Amino acid sequence: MSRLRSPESATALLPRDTPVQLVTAAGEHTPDPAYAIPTDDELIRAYSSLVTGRRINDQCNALVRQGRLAVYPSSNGQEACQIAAALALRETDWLFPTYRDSVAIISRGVAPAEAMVLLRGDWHSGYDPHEHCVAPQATPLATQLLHAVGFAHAAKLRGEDTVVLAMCGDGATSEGDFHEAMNFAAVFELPVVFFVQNNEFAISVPLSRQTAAPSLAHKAIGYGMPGQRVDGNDVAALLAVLGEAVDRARAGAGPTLIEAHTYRMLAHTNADDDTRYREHEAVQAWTGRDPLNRVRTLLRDRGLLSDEAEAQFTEAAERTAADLRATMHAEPEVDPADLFRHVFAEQPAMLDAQWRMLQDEIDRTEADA
Ligand SMILES: Cc1ncc(C[n+]2csc(CCOP(=O)(O)OP(=O)(O)O)c2C)c(N)n1
Ligand SMILES: [Mg+2]
Repeated sequence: MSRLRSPESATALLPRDTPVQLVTAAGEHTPDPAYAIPTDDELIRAYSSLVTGRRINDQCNALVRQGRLAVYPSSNGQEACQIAAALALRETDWLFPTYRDSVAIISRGVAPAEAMVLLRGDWHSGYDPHEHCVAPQATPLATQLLHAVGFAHAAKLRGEDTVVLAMCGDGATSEGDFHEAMNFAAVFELPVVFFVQNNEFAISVPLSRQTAAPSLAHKAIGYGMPGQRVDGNDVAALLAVLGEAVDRARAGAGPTLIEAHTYRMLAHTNADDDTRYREHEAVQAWTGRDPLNRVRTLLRDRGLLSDEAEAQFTEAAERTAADLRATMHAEPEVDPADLFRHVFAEQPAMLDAQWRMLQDEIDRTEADA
């Protein structure tokens, strides 16, 4: 039987010409015939999470400068994507994040200090993936997409009601792994939502050097799955578009590719100097599209956000930041043997020799002290 789609249904897989938006940059609701705006309660919850998310980003950037984090790939400006990814899922669904998705992970319930273990350089993952249904953050680009698809395949074979949301950046869409994951998920109609945060840069490489496609969401049709574009700084639109894709996956209708149009407001990481490849004015232009301001304006105009509620959200965010600071400023108890544990089931001679060398050095340092 041919799986080729008729021209009409093929067209239905194409994304919009312009990203879906429900709240303008000025904070006004712009109704969309296909996507309802989330409820007031959902928007208030999203806003409070955005306030905490921004505070976590700012705190982590400061912790890098204080030498407490080795590196922090910040999601400043991308918080709406982070929060919507976490809120679109049920507790039993799974999130497959990248190095930039710490705020999404924390919004899923992972303790901030546990989320920072990788970026401090202590362990590959500071949290138990099963506790919050969050895979370890992946640094090798797009590898997590294949893990996500394999995970979804297993869940489907077991008859589990699990939706998997797999995150990646615009640059990661050029990886072979992206292609393999998309193709496999579509052919086997897996319950996966591919969520691309297009922040316009892969370190210094701009989107124009990354792809010649009309948009990243247009890639979906080539695999036979629907693609959609959404304003990545509009948490209302993100919740609606991601929510629909999650429902579709849960109903057994297969994967969706969603491209969120957003912007990386800071350098790639603290190890990058973005003034060498982009103009200050281009970055400034995006401050007017800040994801927090627009939902705040909407909620204030609707009389849904009192001064007291705002103060509470700020206070909760400050507590989270203070807890994170306290844990990160405490000197970690480091056991040098951890460097060698869990590397091989049976330690080879080369590592034995390295361990003896290290032990010798520790003994000498302690003797000198
Ligand atoms: C397979 C692989 N190649 C190269 C790198 C180096 N690298 C780390 S981040 C990055 C840019 C990725 O850009 P994008 O996918 O747009 O994500 P963003 O950092 O913008 O969130 C690159 C090339 C890597 N981590 N993995
Ligand atoms: Mg990018």
